[in-house]
Amino acid sequence: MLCPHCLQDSNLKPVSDTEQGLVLRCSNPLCDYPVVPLLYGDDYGSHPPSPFCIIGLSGHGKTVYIESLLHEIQQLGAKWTDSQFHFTWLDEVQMRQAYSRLKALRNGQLPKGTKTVFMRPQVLRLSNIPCVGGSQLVIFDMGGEAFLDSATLVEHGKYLRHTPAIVWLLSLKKGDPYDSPDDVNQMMTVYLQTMSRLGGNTKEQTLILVLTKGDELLNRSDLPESAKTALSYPNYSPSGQVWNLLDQASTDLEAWLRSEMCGYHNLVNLVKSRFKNVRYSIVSAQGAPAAGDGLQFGMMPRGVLSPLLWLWRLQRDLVWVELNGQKLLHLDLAEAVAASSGGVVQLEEGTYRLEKPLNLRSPIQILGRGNGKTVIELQAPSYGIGVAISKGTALIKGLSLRRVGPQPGDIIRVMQGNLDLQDCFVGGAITGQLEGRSVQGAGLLIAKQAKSRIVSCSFKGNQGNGILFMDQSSGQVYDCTLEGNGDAGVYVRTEGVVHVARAAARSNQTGIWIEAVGQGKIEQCIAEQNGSAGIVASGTTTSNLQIIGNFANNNRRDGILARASTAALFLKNSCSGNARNGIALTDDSTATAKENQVHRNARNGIRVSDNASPLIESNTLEENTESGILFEGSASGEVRSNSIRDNQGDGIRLEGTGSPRIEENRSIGNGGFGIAVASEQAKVEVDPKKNSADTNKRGPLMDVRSKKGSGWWSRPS
Ligand SMILES: Nc1nc2c(ncn2[C@@H]2O[C@H](COP(=O)(O)OP(=O)(O)OP(=O)(O)O)[C@@H](O)[C@H]2O)c(=O)[nH]1
Ligand SMILES: [Mg+2]
Ligand SMILES: [Zn+2]
Repeated sequence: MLCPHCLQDSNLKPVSDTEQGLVLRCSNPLCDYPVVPLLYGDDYGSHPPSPFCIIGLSGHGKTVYIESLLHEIQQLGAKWTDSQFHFTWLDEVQMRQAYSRLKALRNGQLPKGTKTVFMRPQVLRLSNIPCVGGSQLVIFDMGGEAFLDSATLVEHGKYLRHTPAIVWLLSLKKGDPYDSPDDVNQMMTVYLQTMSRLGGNTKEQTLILVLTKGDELLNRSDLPESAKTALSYPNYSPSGQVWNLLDQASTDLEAWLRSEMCGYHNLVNLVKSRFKNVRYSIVSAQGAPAAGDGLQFGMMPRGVLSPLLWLWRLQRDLVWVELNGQKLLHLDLAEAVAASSGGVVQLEEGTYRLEKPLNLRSPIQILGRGNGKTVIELQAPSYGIGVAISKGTALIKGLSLRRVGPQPGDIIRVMQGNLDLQDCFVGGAITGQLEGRSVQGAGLLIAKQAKSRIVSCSFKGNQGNGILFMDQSSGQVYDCTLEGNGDAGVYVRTEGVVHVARAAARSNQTGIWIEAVGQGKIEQCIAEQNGSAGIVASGTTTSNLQIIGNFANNNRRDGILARASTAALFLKNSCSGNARNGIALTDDSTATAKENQVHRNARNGIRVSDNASPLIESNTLEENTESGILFEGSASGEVRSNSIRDNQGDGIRLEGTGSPRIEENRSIGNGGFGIAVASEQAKVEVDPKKNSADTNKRGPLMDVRSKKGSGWWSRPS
């Protein structure tokens, strides 16, 4: 818990106090008022403290503002009836003092100037604020004189250092003490110096710069229209329409202060560079100028809740929903999404945490401020975000989606409808067992007949696949990065149509794995440094699967692997530096490998094994450590018009029992033979005249069967 008196995270323990009975005691030895009423800890989770210091030059309206705020809060129960708003003082003594001050104020009596001496904060406990819930306001009021020199401020301002928010009240009323931009610049300089002397960091503080005595500013013709509207706006409920106005007024007031007419450009630029965030608002605590020492009509506060609304908005994970041009606020994301089907949910910068899965059941747009800026942390087991839309599309854009906590689960599951995913980070999915069922741990899982279009996203560190297409799902994956996933970067096992272009699949178990697909195209991707193969075509994929123009380099096993009975087409790919073969064609594969560039792999350029029977045509196989093309097992097929050169072993080597057709190849400059039949069981028939095999180190041809006298193989080299 945060001690409301010293603003330190402290373990507030209930103890028995001789005078006050049961209280909470702060464990910080430097705490000035270590005793906190028990009530403070009640429902602490739903009543988080919002500490703020009210600062400002002497006479700028701090004390009157606090009083008017208390006055306003007293009225809220009658205004916010739907939510059943209520409030209480944390401390009885403070309450009595406050009531007597308020009574005086209502009778028109103004408070005296605040002494520089630091006072105990006032803690006000608010419950059932519409959309916001509970909040304990911890309000520090300091005398304005302290802001004139940093020595005084250091003495009293240790609280400044720890406060997450500053509400700076600034009066622009001519004739007030300290009414020039110079005074204000000086004060800010003192504040910044004090903070650095105290070892504080203003970059962690929110600044709400509030123009006071708004009633006096109304007659200035240059005061922005939005500021005037804000002063007369009747409903400051966080569940209402006031937010657009607050935004507008903040922007306009900033511009106004910066204008030549106003002359506060230095202040505006200074605070912008020094604080975490700055917002502007305008208030009138009294509602009208005072007459002499008193108020003619009592208090008529205007806009005094605006600083509080900004505090809540900047300190909480609030969610904005923009629907039909209106901006509405919600306390949590799930509630916002449920309330905004068909609309746009606009998230702020910051981290949102979802304990339950977020289910999208109708078209919606969820927009973050950018990958890395808006983060959603997902905790729910099984899946974090579920999309099942009977008609239409959900768009998720500009977000980081991360799983946190120990529960196994995917990040996103799309079961029905379309998901459009743009500029997102998706990571941290966890593989495991839940109630006897295994959880994939995929970043994005698309199943049944769902569709997904995934553009410029990165899928990193998922324990399962980065992207998984299954059942009859379809989709496009464009310009995505898939990195460090425990299974494949992209795994496809669907009857649908899948197009993957310009993906970079790095350091996954496998780069891209196509187990089944109705129609598939993988093009211009980079698959590198994966733990096993770069790109795999498997299952019963047909020539409807085309793998074109990809780079499969430096993988720990094969660059490209065709397995099971795939008949995929591999065209114009480049495979180099792989720890095994550039291209491996295995099992019963009848794949076609055409016009590929296969260089410097640690084993063979192309290895054909088992029962594979591929077409290998017009490939360039160079400088591989073993053979250019190796046949093993009963593999056969056709090897035509390849350029095979400078491999350390043979150009083409036949070890198995298969009988591939080998025609019109150019096998030159290899370390072994141009063509070598290395197995006595080989049934291969090669007409050497149909290939050229000059300038190989050991000779053009070798046939171990030649001693059995099979004709033209036995020519000397
Ligand atoms: N017209 C107008 N005058 C205001 C308003 N709020 C405060 N004032 C006047 O400003 C003067 C100073 O207000 P205080 O609240 O005592 O100022 P302070 O910032 O607490 O000053 P110190 O305690 O000396 O630091 C009083 O005379 C108020 O009548 C307002 O909303 N409108
Ligand atoms: Mg005061
Ligand atoms: Zn304390």
